[in-house]
Amino acid sequence: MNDHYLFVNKPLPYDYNALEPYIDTKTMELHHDKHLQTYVDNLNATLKNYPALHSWSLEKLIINANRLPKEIRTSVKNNAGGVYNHDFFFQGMVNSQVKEPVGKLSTAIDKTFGSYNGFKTKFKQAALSVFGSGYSWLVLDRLGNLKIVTTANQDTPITQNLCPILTIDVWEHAYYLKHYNKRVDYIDDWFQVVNWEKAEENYLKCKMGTNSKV
Ligand code: MN3
Repeated sequence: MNDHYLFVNKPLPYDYNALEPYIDTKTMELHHDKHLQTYVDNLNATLKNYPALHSWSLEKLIINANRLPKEIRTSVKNNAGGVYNHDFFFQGMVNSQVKEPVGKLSTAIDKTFGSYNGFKTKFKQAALSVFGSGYSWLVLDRLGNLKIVTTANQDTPITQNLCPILTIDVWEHAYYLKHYNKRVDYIDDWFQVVNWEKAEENYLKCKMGTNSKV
């Protein structure tokens, strides 16, 4: 992806059908090619007449949204957030035999939540608690503590100085075709395709404080 305007919708790092039977092909096609594409297009359209912002990274736009010209503030917040969150969500899944946390993140999860199962229970509760549209996240706070947080709509944890490690999109478009209204079944299936290697990579970057590209 360009790290600034013109933003592009980079291809998924796997085939559309790679996450079957847990996340279906049609959902992945629509989610990436239509939903995410719309956020990319709207973000570019919003920034088009603001050349001073064309060198700004996605993270910089999100974190400094309140300093932007008032007339584009909401649009940048929603659409840059939509691009950032979807990219993070898609990168965080994989077709792999690795079904549990690995490395230093695994140790930190055990220490914080008692066990992987303890983490799963809490993360699932959080993902179910999102009213309407949003995301549930595993993040690292400034003090180096793992936390589970939720965000509404296309809000992101990076505006709260939290470093993201893992996320699940719980907007209905993420699961409705296969799981209908049963978000709980979707969350269980999502746990089967979590990219724990990527989560470990994110965790190590967060620990070093180098995850921010601002
Ligand atoms: Mn989505």
